Amino acid sequence: MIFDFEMIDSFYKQLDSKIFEIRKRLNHPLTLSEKILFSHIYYNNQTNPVRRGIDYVDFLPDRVAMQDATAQMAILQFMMAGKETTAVPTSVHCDHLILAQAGADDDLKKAGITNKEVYEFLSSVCNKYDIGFWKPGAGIIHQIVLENYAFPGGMMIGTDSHTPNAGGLGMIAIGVGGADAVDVLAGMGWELKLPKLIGIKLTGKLSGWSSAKDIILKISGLLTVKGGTGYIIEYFGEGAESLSCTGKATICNMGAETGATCSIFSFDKSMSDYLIATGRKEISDFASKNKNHLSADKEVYDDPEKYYDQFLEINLSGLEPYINGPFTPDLATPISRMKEEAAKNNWPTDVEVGLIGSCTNSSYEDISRAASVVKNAISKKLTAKSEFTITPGSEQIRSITERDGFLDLFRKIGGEVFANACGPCIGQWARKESDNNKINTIIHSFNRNFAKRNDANPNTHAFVASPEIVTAIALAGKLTFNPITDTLVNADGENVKLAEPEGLDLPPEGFGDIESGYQRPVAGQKEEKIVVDPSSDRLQLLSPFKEWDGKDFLNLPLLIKAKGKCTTDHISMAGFWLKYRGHLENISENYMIGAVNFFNGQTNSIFNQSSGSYDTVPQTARVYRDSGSGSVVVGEENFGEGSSREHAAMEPRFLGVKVVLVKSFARIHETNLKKQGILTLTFYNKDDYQKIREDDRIDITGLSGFATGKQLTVTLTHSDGTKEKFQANHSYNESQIEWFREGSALNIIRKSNKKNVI
Ligand code: MIC
Ligand code: SF4
Repeated sequence: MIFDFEMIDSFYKQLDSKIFEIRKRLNHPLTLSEKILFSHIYYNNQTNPVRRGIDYVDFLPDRVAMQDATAQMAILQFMMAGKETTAVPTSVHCDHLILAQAGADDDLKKAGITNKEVYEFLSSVCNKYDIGFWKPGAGIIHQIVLENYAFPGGMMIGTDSHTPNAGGLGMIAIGVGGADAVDVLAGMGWELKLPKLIGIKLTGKLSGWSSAKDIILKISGLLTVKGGTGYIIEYFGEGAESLSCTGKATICNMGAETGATCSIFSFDKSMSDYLIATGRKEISDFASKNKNHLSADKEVYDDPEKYYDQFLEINLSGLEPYINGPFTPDLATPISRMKEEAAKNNWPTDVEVGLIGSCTNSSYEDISRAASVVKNAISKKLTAKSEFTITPGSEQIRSITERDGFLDLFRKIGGEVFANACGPCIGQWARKESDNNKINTIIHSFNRNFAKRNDANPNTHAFVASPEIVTAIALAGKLTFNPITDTLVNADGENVKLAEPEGLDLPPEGFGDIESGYQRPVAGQKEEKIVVDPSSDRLQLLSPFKEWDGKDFLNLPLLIKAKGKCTTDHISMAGFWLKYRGHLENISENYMIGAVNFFNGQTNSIFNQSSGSYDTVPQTARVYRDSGSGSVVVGEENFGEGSSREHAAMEPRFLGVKVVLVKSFARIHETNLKKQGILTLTFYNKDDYQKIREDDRIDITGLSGFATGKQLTVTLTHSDGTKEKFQANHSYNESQIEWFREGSALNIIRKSNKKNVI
């Protein structure tokens, strides 16, 4: 069956006339992103013309997807909005809360028990609000979306930063926080600063050990973790057409690691083949009929520098496999240079575990290529030197890779198959290693590798590579092994070389039962009252945040001045803490516990101005909140990089943080903070970061005249009585200033509905 067929049918029926209007309006050759964005614009309040990178625009996405770790908070907020049903087709996916420990069957059973309350809550709200529910074990959100929901030319948002995965099927798919999702679920326009565009032309063709993953690993190195911020990356060229649909999805998925709003490919044969293989021939036919609307205009491709804000060209024919890391996904090393780089940086080169799969790289193509490496290794009497794990992206993929014998091949080298879930990618991994400080190396085919992410050990050096390279390195047990040039010694003591991987884009025997694990919303549940046990430690109903009192912020103590990289994993850790994602009070106990205090280089140890001693971040924040003052958080570049989790914004709000002042923000995190009513400021002069002292009191003035484009003033009062004053920028538009004034964006929706259902 095709989900939401009527919506998709009507979308394609209107596309021609919409594109006609857009041409009239913009009056220049169109990029693919412009065609899709402008065909989803919420015209009611749009001024003409709109400028990329400057104007905020309201959009009407076609659908919303949420995963269980973010859906809880999103739905708890939606319940406060007073709506009876969701305005667009929506799905919820149970993928983040399953601990990888003893293999798929046992782990799933255990998850069903430990997360029972949360799963039951999500399942019943899904019935009440007419939302499709994907049960635990069905698969990871992005893989399920690609297999079932994505369609070329569509637009969706998802409460997960890797939502752009659906760009592999030609969709503008953007990761957002839960409060943004609530806007769309409530039928309001969803606001985004009109992204700028990076055009990337792919020429040539991949061969040998190189794969789609290596394209995005290289691009992450070129753009860095902030280079894509505020941009959509649009791929084209004969190299793009030569990639499989799932390979394209890998590239779009990991575009999130450059900070990009999303990434996209134009509709081509690979997408059509994938749609047909996954039972969606009608959609392939609709898209084929609209093919010219599902790519950029010829003029754009002929003169890309004129139409894209930035332009890059990459030749796939000469592309080497890459290994990125440790600790950041943009530290890109071509495999031929790894020996040198590892020695230079003192990276531990014995690899303890190789992990393949995840939402990024568990397509049939990925698994079949990795399996071909194993098959070849077995035939050459090689065994794996590292532990090896496989996390399939969906039950669909698991069942066909089992059927076609690939999982058995992995088992022959000691591979362990985990549940179809996020597992080790998000710290849901009971690693068989007791020393949680041991300096060690792992390599995986996931997308991010921030410190402590996979196993909570700050000394785990996690590297990212393609599944086939991860497999080769797990066989060798050495990070410095290069299968293109190096040999391995087999059981007979001979030197043998691994053959190049081989695989298939699509399963020759076809996909299986496409809907396994899906729960269709049960009709007639609208009246059902959702009950949350007040004594639960997993779920807690929300109370609205207070509106701004109209006064400047005066005499606020500094809570923490974070040093260096401060991702959402540092702000609100995952792993163990995922279990509190539906309970704001409990999860707030992890606020900033991973961030490094500038003044003592330690984590979760900050100066408490009230007691004069060092304390934890959540405890100190609570003291400042309860004393009525609130506090200020200071940070450096790309603050809040990584996840879409709005807990990283709700926790500080709950703990009384009033201002977050940084050198620069990551897009999703900045919006999340604004939506929860926290004042987000950036240093006008980045060197002013140095002026902030541990025991400072901070004033933010000018708030009564808070207006778009107008700076606010920061005054520091140091403990020696001296003062320093400087200007701070903000990126609020008029409607966002209302979110601040009202205490949160949700308060505005609540008021407009004039009723509160909980
Ligand atoms: C991630 O990859 O970091 C996550 C876990 O999927 C997050 C979502 C979350 O924190 O729940 C993301 O990417 O948005
Ligand atoms: Fe899950 Fe990891 Fe993908 Fe995030 S990146 S959705 S944690 S598999």
